[in-house]
Amino acid sequence: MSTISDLPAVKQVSRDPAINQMVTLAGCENIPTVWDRLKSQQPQCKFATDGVCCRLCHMGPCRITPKAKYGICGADADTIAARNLLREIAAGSAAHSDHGRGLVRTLKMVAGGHGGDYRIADPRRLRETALFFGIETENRGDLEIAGDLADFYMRQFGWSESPNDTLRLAPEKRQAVWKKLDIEPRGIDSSVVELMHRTHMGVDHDYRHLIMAGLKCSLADGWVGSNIATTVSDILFGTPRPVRSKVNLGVLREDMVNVIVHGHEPTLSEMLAMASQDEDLVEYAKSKGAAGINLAGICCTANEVLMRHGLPIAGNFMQQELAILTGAVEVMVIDVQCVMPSLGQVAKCFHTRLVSTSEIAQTFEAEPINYEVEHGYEHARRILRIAIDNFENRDRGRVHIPRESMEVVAGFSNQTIFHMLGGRFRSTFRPLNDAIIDGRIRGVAGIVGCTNPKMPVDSHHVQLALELIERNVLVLETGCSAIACGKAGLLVPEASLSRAGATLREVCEAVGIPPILHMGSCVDNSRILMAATNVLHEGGLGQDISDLPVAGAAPEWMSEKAVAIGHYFVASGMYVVLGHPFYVAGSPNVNKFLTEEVESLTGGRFDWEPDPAKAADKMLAHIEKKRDALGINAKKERKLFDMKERRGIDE
Ligand code: NFS
Ligand code: SF4
Repeated sequence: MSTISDLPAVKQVSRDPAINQMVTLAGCENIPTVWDRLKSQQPQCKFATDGVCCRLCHMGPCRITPKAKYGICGADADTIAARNLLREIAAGSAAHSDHGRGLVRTLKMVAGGHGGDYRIADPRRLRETALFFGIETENRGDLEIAGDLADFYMRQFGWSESPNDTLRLAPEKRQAVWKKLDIEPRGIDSSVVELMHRTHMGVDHDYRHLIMAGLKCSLADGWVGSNIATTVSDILFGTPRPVRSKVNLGVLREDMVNVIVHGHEPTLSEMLAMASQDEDLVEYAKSKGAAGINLAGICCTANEVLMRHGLPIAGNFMQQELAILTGAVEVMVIDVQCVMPSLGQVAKCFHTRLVSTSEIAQTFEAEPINYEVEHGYEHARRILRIAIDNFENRDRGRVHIPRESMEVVAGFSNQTIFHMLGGRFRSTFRPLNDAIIDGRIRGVAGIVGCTNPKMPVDSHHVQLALELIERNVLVLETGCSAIACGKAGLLVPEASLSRAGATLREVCEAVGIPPILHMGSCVDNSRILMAATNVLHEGGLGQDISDLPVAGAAPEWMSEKAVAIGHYFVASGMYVVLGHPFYVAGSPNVNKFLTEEVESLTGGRFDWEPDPAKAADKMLAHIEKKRDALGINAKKERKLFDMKERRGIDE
């Protein structure tokens, strides 16, 4: 085997040497990757980029030009751009929420005794959640409560006359804003259907009216579908706690059977995690000449199993093809979302077998295993056997595993943050609120979302996070952004604290947290909404999310899910900076509504900023504006010497 680090990295597509080396190798081997296909797609269609092409009916397709200001039906650029945007929100919300529904079905099966090897891993989280939603918990067993909670959650998907029940998780003032604007979603499914209906030819044409409907649907994603996915995952698989692991392609092992889980649903990967420890399977692997079974993740499945089991992460979205290119992957297990259809073509060049496990997702060259909850463990064992049997087919001369692998600490659920901030004796967000009030922490930023071949991969995530912690802003991360920062070494407290501003560092050291907290997968952006809510409940920082000195960013986003996420943050009152705009440039009105006017309605708005340093400036300016409005900047000097206020930190 040659070590990939010995190869020159000719192609520079990322700040990550492991990516550059593997892309160079792909070039030498003539195996096309996402970067080659990006090149072959140039120039990309300007009408689509501007959001002014419409193919919603068969009088069209139509596109808006200086000469043709209207589509055949009379739709203008504003209507067309807004309708296209809404369809993205609908798709993104559907993806997160369908994932949530799958978990609720599993919870229901466990409650009914048909859950195979699945268990209620966190009964406390189950009981707290049930209690919050008015489900009787006293003198009842976990399974009985779980059954009721599953039924309750299932009801949140369909139509109801009243606003969705889970919106009650939000701060009261925020709920009132939604009511006033008439954007309280009903069921998740009905919200998605409503968007599809409104954007059908000849229905809703007023771009403002359309975008408000988009915000409504996005709330059914963030506060409902994604929240359900996160909560049920915690109940079934355990609420994450701080855990150490490693990230980047270097986690793949030359001497072991490598199995990669890629996609989003954590259900099967939980069983794979368990089965990979099975002694008889480990023995079987040894009988084939391997030292054992190495399970690693890509994309959000990776984040799920990292957060709960400390399993290593092989990479983020941009590394899925590159993982196979190492020549060391026996099986890649794929389910839904962010799985490139190209994987089959790359896998064909190696011994790697693709196994698809979702009944709704087929990829070329992938062998389907229709995964059933009841037989989850058996399916997991079967997949691992396929991998072990495939180990001998590995062409050792073509194995190139990059050296890069970095330590990370992940697992910062709200429950963990409560616990760590509160210290040994109580659970509270108080020390965080106090540090924000007295200015040692200026505010909190969420950096989330994908990586994208259109920009230097990972670079903007890393630079933005560094700019913010240097300026004493606490950073919350999820999704591929968290993986990018992990690879850069920013998720180990020892390394990241030395890069943080002095006062942020002081607070983090006192409570024992890094300045960048990995909060999980993309559905776990619901944890960021709940963190904001917890800060408000703690008191002293206003009444509504729009009062808080917080901001969000997705510097390298690419998916429709990211479009939905951006909208639910804005609908929840946050300022959100995206590294590149939605497809709306062809409609100055839609653009203006999203980046300016909407603020007077929801208190949040979008901004587009490709330069991470400038994005940090903008986020900080917003944070300081909110601090001024709260009056906490004026109080800063006094607070610094107020020992009573500081006691929360000193404990
Ligand atoms: Ni999020 Fe997760 Fe990554 Fe983007 Fe895809 S994996 S759900 S969509 S690419 S962050
Ligand atoms: Fe053209 Fe209108 Fe049909 Fe769209 S809906 S394709 S703008 S005629």
